[in-house]
Amino acid sequence: MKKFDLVITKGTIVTASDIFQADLAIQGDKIAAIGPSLAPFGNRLMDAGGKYLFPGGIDVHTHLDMPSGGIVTSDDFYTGTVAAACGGTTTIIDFANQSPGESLEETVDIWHRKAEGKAVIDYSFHITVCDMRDSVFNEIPDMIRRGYPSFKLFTTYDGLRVEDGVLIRALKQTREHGGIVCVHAENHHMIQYLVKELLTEGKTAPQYHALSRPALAEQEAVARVIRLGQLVEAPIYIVHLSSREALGEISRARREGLPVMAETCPQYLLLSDKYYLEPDFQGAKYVMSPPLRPWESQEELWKGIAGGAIQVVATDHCPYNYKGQKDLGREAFNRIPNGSPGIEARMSLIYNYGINEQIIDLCKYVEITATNPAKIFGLYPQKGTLGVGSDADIIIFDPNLEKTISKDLLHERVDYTPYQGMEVKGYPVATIARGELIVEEGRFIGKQGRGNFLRRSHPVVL
Ligand code: DUC
Ligand code: ZN
Ligand code: ZN
Repeated sequence: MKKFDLVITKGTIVTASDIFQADLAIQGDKIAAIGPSLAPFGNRLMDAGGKYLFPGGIDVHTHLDMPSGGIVTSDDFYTGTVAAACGGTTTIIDFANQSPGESLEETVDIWHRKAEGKAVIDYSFHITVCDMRDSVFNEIPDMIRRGYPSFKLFTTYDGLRVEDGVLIRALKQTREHGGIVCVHAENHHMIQYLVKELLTEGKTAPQYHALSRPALAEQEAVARVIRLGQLVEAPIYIVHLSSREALGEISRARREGLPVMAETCPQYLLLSDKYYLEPDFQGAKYVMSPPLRPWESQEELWKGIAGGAIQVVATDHCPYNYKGQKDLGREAFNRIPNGSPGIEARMSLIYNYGINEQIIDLCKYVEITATNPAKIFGLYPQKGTLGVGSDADIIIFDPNLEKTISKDLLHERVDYTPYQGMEVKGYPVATIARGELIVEEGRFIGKQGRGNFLRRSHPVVL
């Protein structure tokens, strides 16, 4: 009998539905067998020593090599995916952002050129649409067929936002062709009004960023977008949900049976708006949109995850250096580039604060970090689970390994981490991507450019 390329022995296998002790065999880039006593059938053996085997993390919200307002996010597809891999993530979906005047075809071509030859893990693209002229609208069916079934639309930001009428048409067009619309939902006019008021009063420091984008603005836009979706019976995926107020709208819609899903991020689960008060303009490190919220929201978001109203924890990794980039907003909070890094620490942070704090169980952990992202965005069961025939994307995770998160620990190419000093228990010790060991003991040992583009199929509503 032909032997398996690699057998991982003595692991505790965790999927979204099961936890059991077994060996796991890999042939080529796929999982070939899972069962007891597979060691005699392996060409190579790797002893997991009782540690967990989780499906590789899937981060469906990243911004690598993204130009915006004259600057570019500091991680490219090499440095960003190395960091992801070191943190236990084996697949990302990045946002390919349309520039005005571009066709969607041109947009994805640009993003393919950024990723090809650089990405070290598998990747795919959502398409952010800001210019929905008729020819672009008519491209949507073809883009869905070609493996880009998800589109992001903004309700805020001059130059990016679309009107409700555009949203309605896009929701209908996307639904009819088996795709999904992801929405950045904040009320533009509330924000515009508040920014003007605050700046007029001379309130320019980072803390006013949070006041300029209150939870009310998120709640209103989330509620409105849900109802626009209801009108045309389209599914909705709300990105980076930050507040308990907006979560209330998601929960209500789901109780009504509407196909509404939501993603939150570690920053909204672990950090509060108090961080904006750090002295010497350090608060700029946390300037992101939506902003960090008071502690009560964190508690509610965790409950939303545990109860199923929130299906995904992604990162919105949008790294800008403090020096030279965040700096640009010293004179006014609305000029601070919006975004924070987080691609590397997600798997450990969510384990530590979710599992160790006993808010969620192991199956839920796998569900929100890998299985649900794969299902919602058309990658399941190739990705997002440990099953025979799935890609061998696996992390060996030591639940007892203690680390202190710091800029020096992480591989992200950015001069700070918002999680500096946080102590975690539970960290990946090996990352296997399509059957290849690419991270060992925190060291990336894979090859630049080994990541493949993933054509995705139709999204599933959870
Ligand atoms: N939205 C994102 O999804 N990322 C960065 C900034 C923003 O507004
Ligand atoms: Zn956004
Ligand atoms: Zn984002």
